[in-house]
Amino acid sequence: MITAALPYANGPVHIGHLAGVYIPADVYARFQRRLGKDVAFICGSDEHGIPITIRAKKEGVTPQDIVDKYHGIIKKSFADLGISFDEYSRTTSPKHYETSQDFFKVLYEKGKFTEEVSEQYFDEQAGEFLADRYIVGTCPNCGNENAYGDQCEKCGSTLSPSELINPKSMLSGNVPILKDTKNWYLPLNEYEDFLNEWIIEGHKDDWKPNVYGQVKSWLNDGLKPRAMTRDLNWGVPVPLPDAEGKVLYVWFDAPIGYISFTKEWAEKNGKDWKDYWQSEGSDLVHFIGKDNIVFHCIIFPAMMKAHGDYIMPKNVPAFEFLNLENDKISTSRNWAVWAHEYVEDFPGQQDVLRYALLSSAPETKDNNFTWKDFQTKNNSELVGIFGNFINRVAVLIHKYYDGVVPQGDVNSPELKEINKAAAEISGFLDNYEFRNALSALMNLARFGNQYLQNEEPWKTIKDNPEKAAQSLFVGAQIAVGLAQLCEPFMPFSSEKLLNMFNVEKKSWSEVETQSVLIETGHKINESSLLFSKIEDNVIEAQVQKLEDTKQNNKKTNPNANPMKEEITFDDFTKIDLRTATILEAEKVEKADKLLKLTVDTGVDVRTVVSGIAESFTPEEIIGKQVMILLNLAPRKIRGIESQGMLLLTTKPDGKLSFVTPDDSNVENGIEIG
Ligand code: B3M
Ligand code: ZN
Repeated sequence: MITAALPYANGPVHIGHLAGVYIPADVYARFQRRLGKDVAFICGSDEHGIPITIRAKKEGVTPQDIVDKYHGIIKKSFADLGISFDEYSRTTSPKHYETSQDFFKVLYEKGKFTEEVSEQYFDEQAGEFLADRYIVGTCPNCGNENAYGDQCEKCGSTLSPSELINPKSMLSGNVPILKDTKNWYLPLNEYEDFLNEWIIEGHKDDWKPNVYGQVKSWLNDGLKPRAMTRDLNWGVPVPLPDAEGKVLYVWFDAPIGYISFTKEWAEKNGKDWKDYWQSEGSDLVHFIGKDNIVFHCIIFPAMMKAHGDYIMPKNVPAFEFLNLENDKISTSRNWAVWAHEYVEDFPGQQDVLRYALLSSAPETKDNNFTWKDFQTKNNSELVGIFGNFINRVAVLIHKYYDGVVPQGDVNSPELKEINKAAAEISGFLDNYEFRNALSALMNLARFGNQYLQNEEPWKTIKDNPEKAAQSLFVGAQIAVGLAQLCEPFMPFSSEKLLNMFNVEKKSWSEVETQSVLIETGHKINESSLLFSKIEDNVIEAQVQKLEDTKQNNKKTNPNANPMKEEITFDDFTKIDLRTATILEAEKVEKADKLLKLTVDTGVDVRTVVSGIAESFTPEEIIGKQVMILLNLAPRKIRGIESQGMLLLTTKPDGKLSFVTPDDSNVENGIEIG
């Protein structure tokens, strides 16, 4: 039972998610399948929680709109990148509502919750309790006036809403009041002994130090009861009669998603979900990012323990974070390489990203992704070593032997290198050491490359054809070994390679023990190019994209266009701007957008044709004082001469609005400047 953290459906996934959770999880799942294990690799979108409602508010749509949009994008990019989930579902599915509500009811009926009444901020106008994120105010630490109730993004301090100076509701802008509310708590403190024994004593040696250390420090600090329900209107409703307007805490419902989605998968595939979640013969492994450790190592296990029927995770390999070009990846700042954009920009090159991200996976400490690095990894390693070796083997076998694997010694010592690589990779993956596993794979390619270089079959073919045959027999074994062993890491290339050598995928143990992976006399197929060089201009375009983002992030309004070319004061004084009043307005026949206006400019009374008919009716603007560009050269519009131009701006809804003096006591014809 392998799970990967459920991505919030409030934005697309980026390389940080991929490197820190999904690609390693996929490698692991693929590897376990090759070991012949019965694998369920389960994930789905996390569609509840505050990040979703915030995003919806920002975009002016409903939370359901948001999750529908991003669930689709996320699901597709995982599929495009070859993440081999057995099920990718979503927490708004009916099965998940049922499963998470049932889980809650079991705990409730067993008396595992405590009921507590607490004071929460409430927006009287909106009639809603406010999540911490929905309260803004002044940070007590740095004075930032836009700090959130849970965090100040300026100084990074963690806050609680009561610490904010001048708290305001983001819903109405009003000052929220404190109001009593009842919620159901899981007394985590009662699980301390169990957690200590299971993790601190039981997994000291096999869990990653970063995970173990975090759990230990939580336990040292002592656990407190934690609310498993919230006063919110987006989420799974609390299945109790007196819980109107309350939903399950998102961190209560989300991990249960793993179970719900396993049920969905099992139903479709004639399996029993309990074999994976409630059987001692099953191993449960959670792949997550480091910010999710407490939820997967403390809260969810406590929930499962309280329930009573579930197995505990065997391991929770959590990854650190990946930075991008030495800066923290951020969805809100758009500082990311987005999975769906990569797939579009680099068609057919999914394995390059998988390879690059795995080789700098943030396993034990934060790591950095740069486009330059990405290019080097492709050009020097994938093209220069891996691809080069395979290509030479395939091309030479076609050239000298008509595509038929030549005669060679099945006891050649070099063949052991393949078995050795298989065993090494296996050992590393058992230990969740993905970078080392990938190095072991590349070392086999390096070995093959070096071997061919030393053997020089393109020379020996002339005076020692037997030796050339032997070299290419061994070369073919190594190439097929690579084809077999690269599958967990680079599944697309593996498939191409297996086709190229016309062989079937073998189990891992076969590759680990058999000396011959492709027989003498075996006919191979046409060779195709595996990897191709990535040119500088392609990399520069990606770097430029990030540069543009940087520029954009400086704007206080992301919609604002960049400044136009600078002008001099003399340029400015050429412009004759005046106050004026609209005397008459009428529609221009057969022109939906145009109004014909008669305007008193103080200097004269003139006609102006203006493209404002979609924003104003003629009646509402008669008598309005406006500003006019007086000395604009006249121009015929629909047969009417327009003499000047009125100053307008655009509102967020797209409607136009007049630029007017902010005082009505201004005469017509007064200069502006
Ligand atoms: N949705 C949080 C995150 O993306 C999250 C994980 C849920 S796993 C059950 O960090
Ligand atoms: Zn602050």
